[in-house]
Amino acid sequence: MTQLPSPSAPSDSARPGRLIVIEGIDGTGKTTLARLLADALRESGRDVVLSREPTDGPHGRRLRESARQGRYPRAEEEAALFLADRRDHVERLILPALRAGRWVVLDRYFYSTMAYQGARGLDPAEIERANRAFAPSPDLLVLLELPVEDALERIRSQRGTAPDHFEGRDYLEQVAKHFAAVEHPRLLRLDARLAPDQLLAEVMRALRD
Ligand code: T5A
Repeated sequence: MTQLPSPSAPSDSARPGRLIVIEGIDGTGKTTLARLLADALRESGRDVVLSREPTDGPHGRRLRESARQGRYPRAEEEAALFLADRRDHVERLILPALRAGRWVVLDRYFYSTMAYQGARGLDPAEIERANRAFAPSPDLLVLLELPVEDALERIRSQRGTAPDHFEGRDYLEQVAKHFAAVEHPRLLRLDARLAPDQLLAEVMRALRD
C-alpha cells in the first residue's frame, strides 16, 4: 500500500481532507489522470471524491451546452456562470467532503477560469480574487502541459469529434499562456506527452513528498 500523508494530519483544522486539482488545456488528459489518481488513492485506503468542472448542475449544463452550440457573446456573462457553478460545487460537494476528511480530486477548477476567461480579455488576477473569496486552495495543483497542436490532434483523432467552441487554435494558444503564468506553492507541472501511468507515478511521488 502506498504511504501517503495521514488524513488525520490536517493542513487546515477546519478541513482535514485534501484537495488535488488537475488543470490544462483541452485534450491534455486531465480526465484520464483524474480517474487513475482517484483509483490509486482509493487503493491506498483514502476516501476519495472525484468531481469535475463545469459540473453536472444547472449552470454547468448550460456551459457545456454553450461549448457545443456557441459561446456566450460576453466574456463577463460566461465568467459569472462559471463562478456560480463553482460556488454551488464548493458549497454542496467540495467543502463538505474536505470537512469530512475526504480526498477530493478535481478535473478543472478556478485556474481554468483564470486561463480561459483570461484569454477572452478578463483580468486573471480579478478572477482569482473573486474565486478565492469562497473556494478553498488546492493542497496540490497539477498542470498538464501539451503543445496546442498535439492537444488538437488528440481531440480530433482520439475523441472522434471536431474541436468545440472552446477549442480554436489561437484561443488555446492564449489559454496555454495563461496557464504558464499560474503560480501556486504546491504546483506540479507535467509533460502531458508522458504515458498516463507515468503521469500518475509523478503525482503519487509529489503527494508522498
Ligand atoms: N472552461 C472550464 C472554461 O472556459 N472556464 C472554466 O472555468 C472551466 C472550469 C469544457 C470546457 O470548459 C472550459 C474549458 C473547456 O473547453 P472539459 O469538459 O473539461 O471543459 O473539456 P476538455 O478539457 O476538452 O475535456 P476532455 O475530456 O476533452 O480533455 P481531457 O480531460 O484533458 O483529456 P482526456 O483525459 O479526456 O483525454 C483526451 C484523449 O487523449 C487520450 C485519451 O485516451 C483521450 O482519447 N489521452 C492520452 N493520450 C496519450 N497520452 C496520455 N497521457 C493521455 N491521456 C489521455
